[in-house]
Amino acid sequence: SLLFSKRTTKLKHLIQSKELEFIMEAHNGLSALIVQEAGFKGIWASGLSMSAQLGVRDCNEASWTQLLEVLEFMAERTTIPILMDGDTGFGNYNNARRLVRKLEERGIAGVCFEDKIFPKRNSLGDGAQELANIQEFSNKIKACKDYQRDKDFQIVARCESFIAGWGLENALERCEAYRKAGVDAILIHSKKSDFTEIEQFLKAWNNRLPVVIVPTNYYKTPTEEFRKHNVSLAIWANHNLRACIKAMQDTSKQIFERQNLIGLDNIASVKEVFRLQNEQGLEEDDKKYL
Ligand code: SPV
Ligand code: MG
Repeated sequence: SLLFSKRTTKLKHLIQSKELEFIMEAHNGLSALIVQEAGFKGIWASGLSMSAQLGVRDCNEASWTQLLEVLEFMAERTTIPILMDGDTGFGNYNNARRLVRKLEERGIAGVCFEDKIFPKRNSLGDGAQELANIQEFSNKIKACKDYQRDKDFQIVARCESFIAGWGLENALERCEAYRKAGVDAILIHSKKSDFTEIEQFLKAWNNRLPVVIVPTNYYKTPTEEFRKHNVSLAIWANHNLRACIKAMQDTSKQIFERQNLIGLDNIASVKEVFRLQNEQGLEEDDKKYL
């Protein structure tokens, strides 16, 4: 059964299932485990969140090998599939396919590449966005699909036409080219606060391949709308990062101001920290091996 399948196969089923599925952002081993314990069937290794937790910008300031180390911890503490935000692939087709190989070696189930220029910029910012050449990006996808060893490893092509201000026709032309290049799914992104762009795309796209969305800015759209328009996978892309930023700011401020720890109630117990680290597992092994 699917319960015992490889993570790549699990991610493939999430993407291909007729149901609307959800994956949740994580950015290190701890948050990945928390996402799994909450009941999610998959994890979004967000580029924004992984870079932010390192304290750097989301424009490829963290190298791809530094991100691999983060991903390795995330994979170690979980059994559900992880979809890595692979940005533009950190170079040309050859850099992108080497990343695919290293992700496969570390148990990551898939990667999403976006059709922009290295170094990329976060899609929700105000700056201008430059798109990759369609042919070049399609060939990058094809090279990665040709290179992967596990046939179920998932490659998602992320189209940034709306983000860059190019509109529906450009989005459709690009996604059709990526489909022909052999990609497993399309991620169509929008930074509008309503669902209109995505809805137009979904109607015109007409289920040619599964579609992934990231409803960060249009979060007010009822989830039922996503279902109605046959969205395959919705990504809650950065909400654990934002939750812990707020919690850490409040906690640091309170302790700084009060110079004591009294009345601090919005924090986990040390016992809970130990549980998440699986201290008990080591204690049991100590009895066996020490
Ligand atoms: C991310 O989570 O890093 C994403 C989604 O790529 S967005 O921040 O909307 O670009
Ligand atoms: Mg990103």
